[in-house]
Amino acid sequence: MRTETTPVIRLEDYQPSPFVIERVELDVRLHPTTTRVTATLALKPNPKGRPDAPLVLDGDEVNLKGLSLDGRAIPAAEFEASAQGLTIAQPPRRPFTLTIETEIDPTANTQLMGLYRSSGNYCTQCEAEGFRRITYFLDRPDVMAVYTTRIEADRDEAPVLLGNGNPVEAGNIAGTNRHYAVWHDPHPKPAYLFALVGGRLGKVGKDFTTMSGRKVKLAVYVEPGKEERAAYALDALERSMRWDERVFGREYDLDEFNIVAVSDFNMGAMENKGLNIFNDKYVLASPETATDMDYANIEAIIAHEYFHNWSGNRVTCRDWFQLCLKEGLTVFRDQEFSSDERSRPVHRIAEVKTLRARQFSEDASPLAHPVRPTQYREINNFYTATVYEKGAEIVRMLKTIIGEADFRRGMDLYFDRCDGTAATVEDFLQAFSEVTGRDLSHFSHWYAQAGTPRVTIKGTYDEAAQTYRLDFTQATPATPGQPNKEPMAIPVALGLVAQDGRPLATSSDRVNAQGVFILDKASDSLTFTNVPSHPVPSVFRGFSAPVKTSLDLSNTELLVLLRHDSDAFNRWQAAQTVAMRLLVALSTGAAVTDADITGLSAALEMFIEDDAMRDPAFAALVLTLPSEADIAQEIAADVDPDAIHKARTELKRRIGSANIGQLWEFHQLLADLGPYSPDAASAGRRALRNVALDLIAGADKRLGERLAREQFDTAGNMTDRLASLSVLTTLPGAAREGALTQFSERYRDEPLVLDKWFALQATILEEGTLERVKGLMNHPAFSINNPNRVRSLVGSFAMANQMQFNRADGAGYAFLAEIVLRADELNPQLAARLLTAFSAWRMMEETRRKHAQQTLQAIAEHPNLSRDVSDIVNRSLE
Ligand code: 0A1
Ligand code: ZN
Repeated sequence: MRTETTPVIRLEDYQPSPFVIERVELDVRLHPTTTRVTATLALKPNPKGRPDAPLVLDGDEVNLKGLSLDGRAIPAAEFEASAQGLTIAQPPRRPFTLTIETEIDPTANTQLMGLYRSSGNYCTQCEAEGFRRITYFLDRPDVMAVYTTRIEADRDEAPVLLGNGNPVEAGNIAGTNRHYAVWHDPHPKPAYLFALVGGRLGKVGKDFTTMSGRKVKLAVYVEPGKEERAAYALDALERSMRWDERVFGREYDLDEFNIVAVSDFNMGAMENKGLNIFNDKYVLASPETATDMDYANIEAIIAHEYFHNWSGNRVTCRDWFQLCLKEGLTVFRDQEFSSDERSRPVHRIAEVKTLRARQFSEDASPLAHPVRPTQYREINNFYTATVYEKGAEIVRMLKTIIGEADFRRGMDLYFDRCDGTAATVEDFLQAFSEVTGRDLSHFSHWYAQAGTPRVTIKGTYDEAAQTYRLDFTQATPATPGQPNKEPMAIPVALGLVAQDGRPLATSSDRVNAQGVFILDKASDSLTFTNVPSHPVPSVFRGFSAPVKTSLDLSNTELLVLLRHDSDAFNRWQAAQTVAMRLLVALSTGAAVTDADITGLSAALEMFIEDDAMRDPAFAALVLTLPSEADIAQEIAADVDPDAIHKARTELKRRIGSANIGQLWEFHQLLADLGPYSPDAASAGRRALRNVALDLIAGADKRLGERLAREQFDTAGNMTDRLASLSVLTTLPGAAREGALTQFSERYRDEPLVLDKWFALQATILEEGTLERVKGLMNHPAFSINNPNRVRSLVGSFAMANQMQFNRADGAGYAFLAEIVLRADELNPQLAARLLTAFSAWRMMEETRRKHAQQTLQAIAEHPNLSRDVSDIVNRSLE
């Protein structure tokens, strides 16, 4: 819908629906351009709703073809229908049946919301408000109904017909080339969890027996011929189901669980009841086409969508303000799963890197909002890192504060009590309050207050008294609509390490048995007793809270932590902090001595010699410098991306040169010998090997190019091939261009692999990249209609190439604006997401800032913006 002023929806205005829908019968006759939908709705007044209210059904671009009440056509004077809604002013105040016939055009649906076509197949996407694009409905998550769906289609066009729930019946329609299938889902659900699929699809499947002995058929459907590439997803599904039984006691509840991969999808995947629909990027994997990172993402997203079956589907959200109730909790659950399946500390570091890159930056931008927002204009714009990732951190903090056993008891109570209902954040916290007897009202500020708190810590050692005192203060910056903040309840996991590296067995009555101190005032302090020598504090172990920290430790002290801390996260963090200090100083022209740099590179040298091979995945993370965007975020004002790029290149060169012999040895030693396996240990070895290659190339271009070219030619898997190509892209010249061409020829029929090729080129840190990206928009494999292609090429340029997107001449901004406006005509969600690349504009130096502001203003003034884009552009300018 495109309107000048879209209304603001507010949490405080929530009202129960005046009507409920108990049962839905859908008859969908699939046709490429004129699909007919007959919806039979069993409605009744809601005792909790307004008794005299009209019946207002939501609609979006649907064509009404028939309307009857209890079997009788409703006279035209008694209802009002438009493409946006259907109102019956005087509906019966008793149970009644409404039959609605609509016609829709799935081929014309480029928004990819509602019923649409992808590679000729029919599929649906109904979250958040897509069901209203199929039929008129009470399209809100607190209206939960039992659905029966009959799907009819051409046998040739759509031999496979899938719906929610269990299959009931299927057959041919005599005398025609059409067939049908009927699905029944016994679990009441909101419309956003509805799905159907019709198409030509191949499948892999297996049987699963649940913990109580129920048999379930699992299947993953993909483009015919790609079945082998679905094996890993199917395996991840089985492991997820087992894990949820073991760790959360949650069992699956239907006879079938189906996953369908489609190549046109706005997000990662969707948890429709019993019928998850996936972006094929998160299903398809083979050693030749997918990287270690792809395998890890597939595992995580398969798990995420499966876990929604309880956290989201069995217990759903009362309204869209409660989105974090399902998303934050489900991200927490998938992160725990990945940590159990892989390496917990390595996974934790990866989570925090993403959180800082995506959520901290959002929280510091004009788009900052609370984990539970209190208002929105377009809900699609709130599927954010804040709702998802910070939402998961809140659940994790809750677990840290109340402990593992009470956390599980609280989760059990929440699931059992709220099963079959549409719940709120209050219902969630109530379960934990009850099992612990704790008042969690202060803790709940985490849901309401936007912005990343900053915790400042000062340590004081008293040798005579053998005590060590830590003084804490906390402050949360102002964010849109929230000028003043209350102190938060922040769990600080901490310990002390002696300067020579020994852990100190210390005590403080403010620290609990798990080593956690709760900072819940603006300032507080705690004192450790029996501290024999001046210690180094290790705070926020495991990143126990999503905060920024200022700590008065010297580089030398931090490097003690890198070497000796028992907490792996803080070992990594210590090296990052030291590197960040140097990078900020180098970027801003502050004094950096040679000794400062050799201090870090010597510590890394020691780390490489003593530790790196013990845990290669961890070592790869320690040896990776903060990204250019991380550095910008740390500087936070008057940012000069060119200076940052120069600084990072220089520090990388210094670290590489100082360790080149050892890095070269890693590169040789860690070469894959046996067949490819995506397991975490093998992936870790490849990661270290490829980080080594990158550092070598940063220090010695000729050696780097030679090794990268060799690796490119001999690689036995996509991880190594892509990593070597990525290194080659940092080295301008014929070798790079030759390798890029070879790569695109080799994978000419593999769109998902070409996405990697688009992304690599879009992130080249050179002047010519914008022209290159513009040229690639005309590549035959590129299409502005396909979200994966657009995100790989344009999204990577805007979001992962800070230096070239933020060109001083504003050409990067102008390019993005042009694409956003083009995409907005087709797919507003995609356009709005691209536009969020501007969110850091205010922290740029003046020339860039002015260009960005002018570009945003021009977008804002453009006629006919979608609600999605107008919401983002207006908030960005506020
Ligand atoms: N609930 C899904 C995310 C999702 C949201 C909106 C969509 O519409 C295009 C699609 C998917 C999840 O958390 O995985
Ligand atoms: Zn989700």
